[in-house]
Amino acid sequence: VDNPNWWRGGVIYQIYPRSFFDSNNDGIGDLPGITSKLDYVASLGVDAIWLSPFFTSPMKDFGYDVSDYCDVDPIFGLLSDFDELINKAHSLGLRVIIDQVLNHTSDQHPWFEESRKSHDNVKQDWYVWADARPDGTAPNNWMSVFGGPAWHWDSRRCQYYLHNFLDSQPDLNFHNPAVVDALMGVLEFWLKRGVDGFRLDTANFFYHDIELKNNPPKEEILEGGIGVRPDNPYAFQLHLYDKSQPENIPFLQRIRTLMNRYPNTTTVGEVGCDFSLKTMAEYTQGNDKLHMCYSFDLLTHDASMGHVRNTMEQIENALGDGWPCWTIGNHDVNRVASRWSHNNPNREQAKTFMAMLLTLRGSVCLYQGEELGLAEAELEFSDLVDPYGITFWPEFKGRDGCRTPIPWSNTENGGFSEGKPWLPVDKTHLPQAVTVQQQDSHSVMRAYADFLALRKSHPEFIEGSIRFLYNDDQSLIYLREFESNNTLVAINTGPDKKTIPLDDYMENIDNLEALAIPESITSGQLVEKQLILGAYSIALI
Ligand code: TEU
Ligand code: CA
Repeated sequence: VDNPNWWRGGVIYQIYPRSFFDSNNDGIGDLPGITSKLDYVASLGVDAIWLSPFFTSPMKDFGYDVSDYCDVDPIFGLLSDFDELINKAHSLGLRVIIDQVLNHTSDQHPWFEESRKSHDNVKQDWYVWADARPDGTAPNNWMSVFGGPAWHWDSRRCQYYLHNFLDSQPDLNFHNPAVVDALMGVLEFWLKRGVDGFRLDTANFFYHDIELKNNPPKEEILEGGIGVRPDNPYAFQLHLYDKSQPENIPFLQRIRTLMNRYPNTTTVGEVGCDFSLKTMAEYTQGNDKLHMCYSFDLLTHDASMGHVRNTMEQIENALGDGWPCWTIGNHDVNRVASRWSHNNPNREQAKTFMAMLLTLRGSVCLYQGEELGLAEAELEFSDLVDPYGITFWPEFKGRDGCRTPIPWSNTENGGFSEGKPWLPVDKTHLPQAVTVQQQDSHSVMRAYADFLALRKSHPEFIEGSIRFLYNDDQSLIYLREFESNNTLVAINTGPDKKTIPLDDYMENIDNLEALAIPESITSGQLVEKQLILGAYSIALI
């Protein structure tokens, strides 16, 4: 459908292909599996799907290590399966956004295999190569997100190469125009195949400082508050050299110019590990770079409504005409039902997180299984496959617990596969299977679908401004205002009943009336001028 602005306020459902549905019973989810379940996704009422990588890959980082950008990994199917997936999605009114991992390739990508051969091959400068310091140590103090130095010694070239993630994910050298041209060609390949947009992995990592200057000492970075606090002037005096470089801006502009040639397409950049709110604003302002970005600010363990309010007020201050996207769960962090409940998940609470997410200002990414209220899967060390988790166990258990297969039915392997799933299906997820929740008018899934429908009929949730009136640790009240459509949103994410005298926070409350809340969600009440929010309830007024 022709609507160039569909992404503004759009809701994107993230699919992690390995764990969605396995069509050929090899234990790994695949593209035909996804296609066969798109009716379900469409029934939720989302606008688009985002597919995590399905490209040819040695799977060291489960697809975020690409060895051929323009083909489908045989585990997931064929290019023709992708074409079928797009057709089916479009016929259901779902747009298709695909992940593009441009910052780095797999070390088994032919570009890297060529590059590491010698100092004078045609691709010698396609990656970030640097000599050791005189004492043999790495060129500078940059650190990998996955632990340890960001440099790996290559015994063939007798040089170090840069990897911001695994050492099997060498960073491409964006300072080389041939690299950038090649990547633009990749984007165009998929645009021509009919995709509606890209989720750009690690969008702030593309460029590094060409002189390889050291980052400020770690203590200073931590004190500056990476990822938060655009109001902290100290943070903004700090300059990082391994990411978020000024050269990134013209590259993002070039991407936008390409996207503009393909009507109704969009981009959502992932911005992490820096002062992300500032970067989000920078990358989306002016209508000439990315359409939207999401940060990790709501992917932290801080579930306090003060944190949510701070984050929103800071981005509103910084954003200008930019556009944010919010997410409370993805394939990199503990599932929100566990993360924000101190590991004590509860379905009524999960609904309140959802209601908040869907009424904040911005677009939204939902993560598969979030709509089922799934908890983080409890895994044994021997179950782990994520190298990030294997490295840091037991302090950090890695990302496998949020990547276990979707329970479709309350049967063996949750009906995900007849083979042995690549990660075990969590037994505690089975009673929350899709078919179970479809029968239950109070399920988390019903609440998601009901609320998504409600969001659609309220333009203020999409176009409106946002103004915060009240918060304590577990509850939050804000106004969304658009022309004559004004709605006050009150959310209690905690177990304690709250009675809030609305007239302390608002004028002209005499004629207020509460809107009906879908039956699947506990409703608060407006009694005289008091807002009464029982445990895990919401009110729209
Ligand atoms: O994530 C980038 C990123 O910043 C994450 O590494 C994040 O900090 C970490 O996972 C927190 O748990 C993207 C992808 O989402 C991730 O799956 C990839 O592993 C990574 O890029 C490398 O491509
Ligand atoms: Ca399969």
